[in-house]
Amino acid sequence: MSQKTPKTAELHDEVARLRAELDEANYRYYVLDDPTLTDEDYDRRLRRLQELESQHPDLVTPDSPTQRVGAAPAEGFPEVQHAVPMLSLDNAFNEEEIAAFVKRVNERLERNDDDLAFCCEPKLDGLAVSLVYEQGVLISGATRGDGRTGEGITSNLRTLRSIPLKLRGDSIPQLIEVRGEVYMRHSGFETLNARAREEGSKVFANPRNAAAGSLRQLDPRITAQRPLEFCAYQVARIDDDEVAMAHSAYMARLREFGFRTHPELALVEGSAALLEYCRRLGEKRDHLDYDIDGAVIKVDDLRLQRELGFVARAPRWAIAYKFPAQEQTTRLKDVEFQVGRTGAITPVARLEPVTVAGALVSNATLHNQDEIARLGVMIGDRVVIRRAGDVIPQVVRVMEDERPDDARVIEFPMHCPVCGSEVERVEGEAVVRCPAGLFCAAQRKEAIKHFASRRALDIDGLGTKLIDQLVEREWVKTPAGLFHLGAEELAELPRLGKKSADNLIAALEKSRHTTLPRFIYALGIREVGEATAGNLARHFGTLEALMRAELVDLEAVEDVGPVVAAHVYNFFQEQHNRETVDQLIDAGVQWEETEVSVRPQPLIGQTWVLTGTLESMTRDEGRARLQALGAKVSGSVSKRTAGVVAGPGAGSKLAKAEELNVEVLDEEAFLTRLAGWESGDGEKGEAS
Ligand code: JCF
Repeated sequence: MSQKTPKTAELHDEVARLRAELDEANYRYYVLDDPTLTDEDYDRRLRRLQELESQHPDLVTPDSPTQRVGAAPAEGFPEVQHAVPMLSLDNAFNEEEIAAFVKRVNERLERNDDDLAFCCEPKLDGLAVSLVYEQGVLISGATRGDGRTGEGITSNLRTLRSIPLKLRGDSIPQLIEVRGEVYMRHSGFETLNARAREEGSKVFANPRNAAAGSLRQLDPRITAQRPLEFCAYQVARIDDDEVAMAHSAYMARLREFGFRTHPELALVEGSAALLEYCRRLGEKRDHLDYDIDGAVIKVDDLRLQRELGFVARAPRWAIAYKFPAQEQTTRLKDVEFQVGRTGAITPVARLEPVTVAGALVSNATLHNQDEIARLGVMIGDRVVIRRAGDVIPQVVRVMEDERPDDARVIEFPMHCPVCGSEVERVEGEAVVRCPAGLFCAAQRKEAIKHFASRRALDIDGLGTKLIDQLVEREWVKTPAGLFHLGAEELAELPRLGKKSADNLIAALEKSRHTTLPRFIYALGIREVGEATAGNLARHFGTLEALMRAELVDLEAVEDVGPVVAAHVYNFFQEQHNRETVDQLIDAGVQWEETEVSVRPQPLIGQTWVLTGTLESMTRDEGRARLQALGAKVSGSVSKRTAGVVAGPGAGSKLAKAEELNVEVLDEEAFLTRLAGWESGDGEKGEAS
C-alpha cells in the first residue's frame, strides 16, 4: 500500500538514506560476506525507494539501486571495442607444467632465488566481462567476445547486485576498467533447473551455460531474475593519482571500491608454496558451491609483469592451472528405479564406471520421466556425465551419433519396484509415486532413516545398513518400533557386537528427549524441512494444537503456503500417521514444553505500525517483539490498524492515526504494554 509522500527536504533525505542502506547492504553481502539486512528488509527498502521514485521521476539517477531491475528489452547487443584486449591465458595441466612456468619466468627475469611472489586465485568457470566506470559511475559493460570486440550488455550487467553501479569511497579514479567473471552458484542453478523441469522450459546443462544464457537475454528483466554473481579479478585500465606497484594492491583497491574479489585470493612466494596452494585448492574444489576449473597464477609485481610482456595473445606473467574436467563420457548400462521417502520413484542410471574430476562414478540421477524424454536417452547410449561439487552426478547429454543398434527404450515401471503397488502419476507433476506409504518397505526404510538422522531425532549409531536389516527382518515397521528393540536381539545381528548393541540402546534412550521442532521434522511430512518444522512448532506451541489445525490455521504460519499447509493437514488426517505419533509418545518420546513457544501470542490478528525513532531499541527490534507476540507489523496506517507506536520524528503516519482514531502509544506506554503482553498478563492486546 502506498505511504504518504513526504515534503521535499524530507523526501530527498529518505531517498538518499534508502539508497545508502541498499548499497551498504549489497557491499556487506557480496564483498564482506557479512550480511546485515534480511532479504525481507532489503526488499521493503527497495520497494519504498521504487515507490518514491515513481512518484518523483526527476529523482531517479542511473546509479540508484532501483535501476538494476528493468530496462526495456534490447533489439540486439551493440559491439564494444575493448580499449585493452581481453587476454586468454596459457594452461598448465599438472604440477610439472606449473614448475616449468615458474622456471621460465625466473629465467627471463634473470632471477636465481625461487622466491618470486605470485598472486593466486581459483579460476571461476563462468563468463569474463569488462566494466567501465567514469567518475565512479558504471557506464558500460561488455562480454569478452573475441578479446578485441565484445557485446555491450550493460543493462543486463546492471541487474547484478554484486556489480556496483557507483564506486564506494572517496578516492575514486576518473576512469577504471574492471574485469571479472560472472558465474552462477550450484544452489541457484539447481533451483533454476528444477523450476525449468517443472515448467517444461529450457534446462541448462551446467551453471556456466545457465550464466551465459542468462547474460545474453535481450530482456534484462529476465536476467534480473537469474542468480548471477560477479567476482572481479583484474584492473585493465585506471586513470588515477595513486599508482599501485602490485596486482594484489589493485585487488585490495577493488574491494574498497565495492567489488567482490575471490575470498581464496592469496599471495604466495616461491614454487613450493605455489604448488601447495594449487593442491589445497584442488581439495576444496568439491566443497565449493560454484564451479572452478583451476587456479589463475599471476606474477604479483607489476614492474616484473611489464618486463615479461606477452607472447601472441597470452601474457608471460600468468598461467591457468587446469583441474581435471567435470564432464566425461561413458556408457549407460541400465536404468534402475529407486523409491524415496515420499514414494517418489527416481530413475537411476547405472554406468560403466568412469573417473570424473577425480572420483569414480558408476551411478547418476536421471531425475524423472520428463527428464528422460528431454534427454532422449536409451539404454546402451554413450552419455556425457557431469560431476560438480557435492551435487549428485548427472547425465547431461546423449551422444546420439554413437547409439548402438541394440539400444533399448527406458520403460517406466507401472508397479512399485519394491512393494508392487500400482504407481500414481499426478496430473501436472513430473514425478511418479508409489502410493503405499509405510506399507512399502522402501518408504519404511527411508522414513526411519530420516527419523533417525542427525537433524531429526539424532540417533547415534543407527546407520543405513542397520536400518535396512531391521526393516527386512520386520523387527521395525514404524519409527516407534525402534524404541522396542532389545539389546540382546540387536546383538544377534551380523557385524553388530554386544558393545555396539548396548551403545545403540543408550543412543535410543537419549533420543527420546527431543524438542518439538525436531519431532515435527522427524515425522517426514512432505515439504516440511527444518525451518518449516521450527515455524510450525513456534506457531502452535504444542503437537496437539498442530494436529488439530485446519488449513486456514496452517496457512497463517510464517512461510507456509497452500501446498505445504495441505501436506501437513493431509498427513495428520491419515489414521496410521496419527497412530505412529501416539506410538512414539507411548514409547516415551518427549520434549520440553519450555523449549517450544508457549509464549503468549495475544496480538494474533492485529496489525501494528512503528514510526519515528525509539530510544530503547531499534525499530527492527520493536517489530520483532511485536511479531513474536503474534502481531503483523505494517508500514502504513489504515482503519484496521490496532495501534501505532510513535517516537520522535513521526510524521504522516502519526497524523493518519490521529485522523482515523487509531490508538497511538509513545515509547514509554509501548514498553509498559510490551512487558504486560510478554509476561502473559495483559490478556488481549486491546487498546485500554
Ligand atoms: O576466474 C577466472 N576465470 C579468471 C580469468 C581469473 C583471472 O584472474 C583471470 C582470468 C582471465 C584472464 N585473469 C586474466 C588475466
